[in-house]
Amino acid sequence: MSDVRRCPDHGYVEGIRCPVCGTSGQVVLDADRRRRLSKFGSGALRHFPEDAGIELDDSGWADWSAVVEAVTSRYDWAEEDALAAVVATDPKGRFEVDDCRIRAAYGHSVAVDLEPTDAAVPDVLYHGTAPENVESILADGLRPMNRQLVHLSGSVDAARSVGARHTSEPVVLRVDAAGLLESGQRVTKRGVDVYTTQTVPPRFLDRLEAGEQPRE
Ligand code: HQG
Repeated sequence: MSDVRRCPDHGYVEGIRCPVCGTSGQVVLDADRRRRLSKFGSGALRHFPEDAGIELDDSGWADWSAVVEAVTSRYDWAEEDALAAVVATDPKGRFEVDDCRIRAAYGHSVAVDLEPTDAAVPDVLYHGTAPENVESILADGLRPMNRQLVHLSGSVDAARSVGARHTSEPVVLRVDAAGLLESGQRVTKRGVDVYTTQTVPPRFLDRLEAGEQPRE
């Protein structure tokens, strides 16, 4: 994650210059604080709203002002601006903002029910995991484990990065998303490149071998 700056004409931008006009702008948040704020914000909205002093409705929404309060009381260097910068520039679309509300787009362990979106779902999706999980996943299917839903990726590279959070040698599984949908299961796009579903039974899974190119 890089610094976030404010371009006077184009708002919050990542990196050293505005990609639209080239202005260097003013730094709103450095990379380290950005990472910390993002982790705390998504943690609060996904896993520990109560500890953070915020309340989620059934669809996962919290009052923007309550989250600002939670963030600014935790970090004395943070202001509303900093949270807005994190949300506006999140590379994975982790946050959704609507009016005066904010929610996590995916990743919840607390019980929430996000309405489906009509974004298209590719026929093939991917899931990155640690080698030691593969046998059990291929036998029992993908399960949500500590979260409410299973999370899938739109590309092999994205799946590999997800798996790399758990292991240095991630394994990528190919998911027959078309088959999953045909079987009547809901698959929903969330954020930039994440797809959520209840479970993935083994018949819709196979292992992508190292060096194998994904099928079109
Ligand atoms: C594994 C992050 C054994 C599963 C990421 C995974 C993602 C099984 C782990 C999002 C299993 C759960 C979610 C089975 C599933 N037997 N292991 N039957 N079924 N597993 O962290 O998908 O950056 O809860 O393979 O990038 O890794 O935070 O899920 O390894 O998008 O925005 O159980 O969270 O997003 O791990 O990650 P996790 P995940 P952010």
